[in-house]
Amino acid sequence: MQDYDLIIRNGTTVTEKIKQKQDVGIKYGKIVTLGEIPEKGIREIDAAGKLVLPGGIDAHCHIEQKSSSGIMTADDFYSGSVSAAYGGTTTLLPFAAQHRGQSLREVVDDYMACAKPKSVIDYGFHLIISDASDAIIGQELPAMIEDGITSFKIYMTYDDLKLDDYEILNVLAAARREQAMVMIHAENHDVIRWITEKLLDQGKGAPRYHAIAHARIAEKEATHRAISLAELLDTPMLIVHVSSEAALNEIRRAQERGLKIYGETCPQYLFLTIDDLDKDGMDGAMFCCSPPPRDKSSQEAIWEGLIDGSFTVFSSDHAPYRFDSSGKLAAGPTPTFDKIANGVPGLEIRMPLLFSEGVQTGRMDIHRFVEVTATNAAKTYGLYPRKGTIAIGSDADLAIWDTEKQVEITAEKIHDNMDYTPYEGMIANGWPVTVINRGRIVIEDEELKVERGSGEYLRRERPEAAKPLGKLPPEMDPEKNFGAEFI
Ligand code: DUC
Ligand code: ZN
Ligand code: ZN
Repeated sequence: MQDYDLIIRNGTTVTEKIKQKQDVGIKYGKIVTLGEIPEKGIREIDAAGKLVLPGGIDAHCHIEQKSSSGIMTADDFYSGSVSAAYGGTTTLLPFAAQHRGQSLREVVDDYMACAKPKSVIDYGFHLIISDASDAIIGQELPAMIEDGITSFKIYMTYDDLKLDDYEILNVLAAARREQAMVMIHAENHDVIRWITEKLLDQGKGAPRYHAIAHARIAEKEATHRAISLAELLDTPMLIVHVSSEAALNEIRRAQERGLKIYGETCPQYLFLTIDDLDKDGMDGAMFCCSPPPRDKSSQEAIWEGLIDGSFTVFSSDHAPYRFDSSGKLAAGPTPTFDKIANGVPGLEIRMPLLFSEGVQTGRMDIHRFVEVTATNAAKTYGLYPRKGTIAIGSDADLAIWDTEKQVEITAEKIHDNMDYTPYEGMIANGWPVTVINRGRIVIEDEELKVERGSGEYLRRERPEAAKPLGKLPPEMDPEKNFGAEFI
C-alpha cells in the first residue's frame, strides 16, 4: 500500500516516445507510480482533458549575468525563475560567466550566492570560459567539471570573450579528456568587425544594420570552422543559437558523417525576422540579438530543422536588457547598432509559442516537442533520467497543459522584469496551467505557490552525449604520428 504526497489523475502523459492516459503518483518529490492508482493522495489534481508533459529545461539563458561590456541583465534568479515557471519550465541552466582574470571557482561561488536564495525552480550552471590560459584549462576547468558543472560555452566573437582557433583547440582537448559538453557561439569576428566599420563609415548605425553586420556567411563560416576543429580532436560540440539555413546545413553535414555535433535554436529564429529590427526610431533595438533574426525563408528552414531532428535542443537564449538606460540604451538614447546590448527575453514564451505554432497547428509532433524542450537537454547536459522525462524514479517535474487556454502575450502579463516583449500581441493557443517541480506545486491558478530560494542546485553528470567517438582522423593518430597519447 503506497501513500502519496500528490496524485495527478486522469491526465494524458506524454514523453519523447509514449502518450498515455494514466495517473501519476508522487512521493518525496519523485514519480513513484504510473498507471491507475486506487489509493488517495494527500493532495490530488484532476488533469482530465489536459496533457501532462515533462517540465521544460531551458538550457540556454542569461540570468543575473553581467555582459562583457558590463551591462547587467534585467532578471535576477527570482524574476527569471518565476517567469520560466509560468511558462512550464522547471529547470534552468544559465551561465556562470568568467570575465578575463577571474578564477572559475570565484565565478561559480559568486553565482551560487546569487541563485541559492532566489531561484524558485531547480537550476544548474554552465560556465562561460573567456580566459583559456593553461592554469584555467589545465587545472581549474577539470576541477569544476569534477564538481558537476559538466558543460561550458566559448565564443568565436566579442572582443572580451573570443578565443582564437589555437585556444579553442586547447579547450576542446580538455573537454575531450574530461567528457564535458562544449557549447560554442559561432560567428566570424573579423567579418562582423569589417562590415560594422564600413556601415558606420557610411553613417548606417540604425538597429537594422546589426543584422547586416552579423552576416549569414559569418555564421556559416564560423560554424564550419568550429565543426572542423571539433572533428580534428574528436570532441563532441553543440552549436548554440543557430539562425540560418547555411549554418544548419553545416550541422546536418557533420551529423550525416557520423560526428557528434549538436545544434540549438531559439524562439527568435522562428518568430522574428530582420523586419522587426527595422522598426521606427530606436524600437528595432528591442530585437537586436546575435546572431540576429533573418528573413522568412530562414525562419522556414529553422522550423524544418527543429521538426526533422537536425536540432537537438530548443532554448530561449533569454538575455533580458530593458529598453532604457539600464539595458538597450545604456550607451545613450540613440546608440549605433554596435553599442546596443545583444539579446532578447524569452524564458516564459519559449514553450507556449512553440506548442501553439508547432504542435497545435499539426506541424510538430508532440513527442518531438517534449524532446526538444526537455528530454534532449537533460541528455545533452547530464541530467537524464533524473530530469526531462516522466518515469518511475525521475524527479516529479511536470507541466499540466490546458490545450484550450488562449493567452495573448503582452509585456504586462509576462512575469520577467522586462519592460517589453518582442512577441507583443501574439496569441498562444495552449498554456501550462499547473507547474510542478520535485513534487512541489510551483504555479497553480495563475499564482506562484513556492518560496524564494526553494529551487535546488543540480550537480550534473558527465553527459553521455559528450563522450568522444574514440576515432580520431588518420593524421591525428597518436600511435602513428605522435608516438604517444597527446590529447
Ligand atoms: N550570445 C548569446 O548567447 N546570448 C545573447 C547574445 C549573444 O551573443
Ligand atoms: Zn552566444
Ligand atoms: Zn545566450
